[in-house]
This record gives sequence, structure tokens and C-alpha cells, in this order.
Amino acid sequence: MKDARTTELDAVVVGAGFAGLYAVHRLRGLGLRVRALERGSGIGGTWFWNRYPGARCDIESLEYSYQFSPELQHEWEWSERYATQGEILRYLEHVADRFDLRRDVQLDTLVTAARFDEPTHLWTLETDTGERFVARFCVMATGCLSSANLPEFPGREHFAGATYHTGHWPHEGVDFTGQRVAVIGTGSSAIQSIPLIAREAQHLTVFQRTASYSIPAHNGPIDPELLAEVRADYAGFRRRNAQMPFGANFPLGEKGALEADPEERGRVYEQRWQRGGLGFITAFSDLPLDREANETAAEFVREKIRQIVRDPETAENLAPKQVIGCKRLCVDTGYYETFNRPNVTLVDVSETPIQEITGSGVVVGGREYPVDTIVFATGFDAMTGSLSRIDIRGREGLPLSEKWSGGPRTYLGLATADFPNLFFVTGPGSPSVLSNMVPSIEQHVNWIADCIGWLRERDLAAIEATPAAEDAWVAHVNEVADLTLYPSCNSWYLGANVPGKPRVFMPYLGFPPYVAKCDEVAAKGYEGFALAPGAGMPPGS
Ligand code: N01
Repeated sequence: MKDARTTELDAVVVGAGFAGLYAVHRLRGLGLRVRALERGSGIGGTWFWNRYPGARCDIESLEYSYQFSPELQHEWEWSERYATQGEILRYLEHVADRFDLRRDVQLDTLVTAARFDEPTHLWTLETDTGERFVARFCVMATGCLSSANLPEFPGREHFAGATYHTGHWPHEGVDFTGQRVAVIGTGSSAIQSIPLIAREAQHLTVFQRTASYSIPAHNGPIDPELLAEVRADYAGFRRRNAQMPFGANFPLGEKGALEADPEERGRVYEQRWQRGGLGFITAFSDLPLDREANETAAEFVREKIRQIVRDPETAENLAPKQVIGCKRLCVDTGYYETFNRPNVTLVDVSETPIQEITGSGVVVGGREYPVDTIVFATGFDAMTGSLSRIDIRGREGLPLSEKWSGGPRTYLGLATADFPNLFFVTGPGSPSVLSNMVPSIEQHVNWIADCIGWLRERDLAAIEATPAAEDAWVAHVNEVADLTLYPSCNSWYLGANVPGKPRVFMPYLGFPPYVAKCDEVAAKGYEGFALAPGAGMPPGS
């Protein structure tokens, strides 16, 4: 149905974070009429919402940034090794201005439904503003970690004080001075925010269900020598990083941990610890594969925790038990040290869960911890959460939620059968959260834009993953994951943090082979996809 509130486009993009902004840039470059619809009142996606104290990237800024424009890459000055949320958001705003993207971004617009129409091969999107957008192509740039997970703690609604979720932090900030604060959760968001909240609060109580492994960031101003070296050959720096397992500058150790003697192992772990950051996990080649090897790295970190944290009982509680790396590794500035402060208490809720939240505190094992403010650092309904909030319907009205009721199924994380012309950026089944997100986003958007350009050149109306290609890809993603220790713990990679979510390992392990596969599929005329002949090109083109 067409009316005054219907806008016809060639491509509609959902989201205006790193992925949505670049999708606008690329698709507009093809001459398409494109618009990004963004629920936030500003651009930036993750970096618009996650404003909690201490929020920063944990991949170095020199590579947690776009590479599509050499000029942009050379002119932007990152101030620190790991940029703050504020600096990353300023960068994205600069990108939006520099490439004049804002005129094709519509803010304050929540997409509520997306419906595919079979005869026309067009998508119709509906929004909470009562508008409709009709387009041939729909690109979901909705983010992997954008749908907040707020567990149903009994009595939560009775709490009289202020509550915050790290993923929806107030723009004006929060002053914790003089307050008794609870932080629930000890993942990356908590680990970044706890040291800063502890400095302000009168008392901070941290409720920990699973201890996380965290490696020091050793953050600081960018080393000028490193900067000069990278800038001398930025493209080469990017190319080399893309060949590493996570698509980031984490060189993979040449040998296995068990091939090294204890002295060599200790030396290598110490070097990686001193260098800081997520690259700790690639110190040896067998850490994700072999429990015994993994345990050597895990024990090294536990020993560090015991050295840092003065109270032996607290240190033991902070020492994680699971395989290192199978839940997302964290990067911190003074996290473990914070538990030496007299105003910080750790409460272990691994065996005795949070019983209830009262008007004035958090109850565990019958004991109430009185607090004025609660910070929920309880994470996200990862990878599928922001898609399942939209009523997406494919061929014959099939809801995506029904198709994915047993867990997400995609071909290459880019597309799913029965949903023609619908693309996911860093969707489940792609390296996404197990890679450096920004290069992964660029690789996906480039693939999608090239694909759309290819379809248009041939006057093809639709592209759709075949069920056979999808089945084979899902099986392959699982096979690869099952060769590793990743499925061995309750991580959000498996959906284990959201009650009732199907337990399926969602990211694909291995950035370089993944990119090679995507390139090969495209080179073979989009092998594994079915193509529909032109029914006339997009409206108006
Ligand atoms: O979320 P999380 P996050 N009772 O899911 C706990 C990225 N990120 O926002 O482990 C008690 O990791 C939960 O416990 P458990 C990064 O990819 C990046 O911290 O499920 N506790 C866990 O401790 C990261 O991995 C950056 O047992 C409950 C915590 O809440 C991802 O975002 C910074 C509970 C949630 O941790 C998510 O990180 C921040 C319950 N009922 C985030 N339910 C950087 O780039 C949940 N928890 C640096």
C-alpha cells in the first residue's frame, strides 16, 4: 500500500553504527537511493548507547577503525592506544560529516516490522513513527550486542533507588559520590566500569556469578614510533592483521603450549601479559584446542590474580575456573586491584544466586546487601536479540523467529533461505564477535554492496541462500566450533546467558578462511545462492 507516509528506496539499512554508516556510504556509491533507519537519537550504535564509566574499545584504535578511506585513516588522530567511548563516537560523527552520510540517516526511528513481498521482490519496513519504507534490498546493520539483557530478578520493580544498565547509560552520566552501589555481572562492561565506580562510591558491592579472565590494557597515549611505523604502510598493517586468526594484530604463537617447557611458557605468557590486551590468548597455537594447554594459560592468569589481590579468599573467588577464552576475554585497567580497596566487596553468587531485589538492596542467601543504586552489567541478547525484536517475515509470511526457533541458521552469516534480498552485517555464522568487528563489518558491507551491484548489472531481482548451502554452512560452523574448547562453557556465544535461548554456537571461528570463502562464493557467481530474474529493477531506478 502506498501513501504519503511511504518512502520508496532501493535499499534500506537498519542501524547507523559502524555497519549502517558504511553501508550507506557503499550503497550510495552504487547510485542507489538508500536510507539508514536508526532507533537512537544519534548515530554510533554501540558507541552511542554504551556510555558507562570506562567504556572503551579493547582492540587497539589503530585497527578498531575504518580502512576504506586511506585519507581518513591518515588524518584521524587517536589519542590513546584504546580510545574511550567518547572519542570513538566523535570519530563516527567525523566520518558521517566527512562523507556526508547524515542526509541518508533517519534518527529516532525504530523499525518494528519488515515484510517480503513475493511477486514484487520488495521489502516493506514499518516503524514506530508510522512510516513505511519500500525497498528491493534490506540490510540489517543492527549490531551483535545491542539488545540489553536484563534478568528477571524477583522484586526488581520494587527497588526504590536508581537502576542503570551499562548498555543504556544516561547521556548526562551518573554521579556515584557518597552512594552505596551494586554492580551485578562481571563481564567486559563491569570490568571496565568497576574501577571507576569504586573511586566515586561510598561502597561498591560486586555480585559475581562467573569470574572473568582479564588481561591488563596498559593503556596510554599512542606510541609515536608505532604510529609512524603503521602510517608508513597502513595498508600493509591491515593486510597482515587480516591474515591473523581474529583479523586483529594478535600474532599466533608458532608452537603449542605443551611443546614449550614451563620456563619458556612462563616467559611467553609474561611477555604477552606485559604487552597487554586480547593478544594474550594467541600466545600458543593450541590454547583454544587442548584443555591441558589451555590450563597453563588459565593458571598463569589465576596466579597473577593471587599476586594482585591481597585477601586470599577474594583472590580465589576472582580466579576463574572455566577454560580461558571460551567466554570473551576481558581487558582492564586496574580491575583486580580494585578489590584491594576497603570500600569494595565481592559477593559470589555462583552457587547461591541473587534471591531477590528489595526496596533497599540485593538479597543473597537470606542476607540483604543495602544499596542506593544498582548497575546491571548483565550483557546482551547477543547476535540475534536485535533481529528478534523486529517482526521479520520472509516468503509466504514466514517469521524469522519461527525459522530460527532452534537457533539462527544462515549461509555465511550474510543471508538466510526464504528471506530473499535480506542481508545481515556480521550475522550469526560469521566471525563477527570473534574477530575485530570493524574490519569484519567492512568486509561484510563490501561483499553485500558488490553483490547488489552484480545483481543490478544483470537485471536480477532477487538473491536468496539455498537451503542446501545454508545447511552445509551451519554444519561447518558447528564442526569448526566442536574442534575447539569454545562450546565448553556457558557463554553468550552460545546464547547461554539468556534463559530459554537455544544453545547454538553463533560466531564462525577463523577470519582468514571465512574471507576466502566469501570471495570464492562471489567469484563463482554467488554459489549457494538462488537468483531470480528481473521483475523490473527497484522502484524508480
Ligand atoms: O556482558 P557479558 P558485557 N545473575 O554477557 C552476569 C562486548 N564488550 O556487557 O557469566 C547474576 O559479558 C553474567 O554472568 P555469567 C564484549 O564482546 C566489549 O559485560 O552469565 N549475574 C556476566 O558476568 C563483551 O563480551 C567491550 O555467569 C548475571 C555479566 O552479567 C560483550 O560486549 C566492553 C545474571 C554479563 O557479562 C558483553 O559484555 C564491553 C544473573 N541472572 C562489552 N545474568 C570492549 O570493547 C547475567 N549475569 C572493551
